[in-house]
Amino acid sequence: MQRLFAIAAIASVSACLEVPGTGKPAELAMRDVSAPDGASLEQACTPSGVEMCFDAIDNNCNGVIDEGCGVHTGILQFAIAWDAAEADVNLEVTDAAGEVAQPGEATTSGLYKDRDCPRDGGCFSQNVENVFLASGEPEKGRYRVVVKLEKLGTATAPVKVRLGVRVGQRSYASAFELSPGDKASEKAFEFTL
Ligand SMILES: [Ca+2]
Ligand SMILES: [Ca+2]
Repeated sequence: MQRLFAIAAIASVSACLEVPGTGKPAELAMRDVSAPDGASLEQACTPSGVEMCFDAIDNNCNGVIDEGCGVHTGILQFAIAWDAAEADVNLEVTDAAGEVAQPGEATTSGLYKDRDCPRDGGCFSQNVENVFLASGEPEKGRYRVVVKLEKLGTATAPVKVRLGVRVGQRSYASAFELSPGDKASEKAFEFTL
């Protein structure tokens, strides 16, 4: 009788560092962030449980804002949410080429706007505006994000607004108030990718 000993050298360590959804490591980061007086754009994320819809907050700190809520996301995402349903707050994202993302039409760099509340009609008092990059690589350069109180309507000022920004696998957040008036009605952020 002869025994054969097969030595199987299984030493295949799977060193997969791929970022889900992108197929490669994403090292996108914001640089030279400029925030308006009284607001900041912070990367700090405190996990507060499961993802909540329509709050523009990455509640579970997985780098994606309002996932599973019917809003689109991408490697770039900008979202605002506000509670005063009667107020009209606008999110204007200008890409590195100077184009503003509009509902129904992508910029040349691929930024779409998929919610425009409360005008959309499908908002049901869950007022969110959302801009995202559907595919491809984000264009490098300077981006400008303006959040503007367009109409107060019957809402009471100030209107509390939350802004969430996703860049790669990181999410950033800001919270501030808007009131009617030249300076108080608008917050402008800028950053470089
Ligand atoms: Ca999330
Ligand atoms: Ca959320």
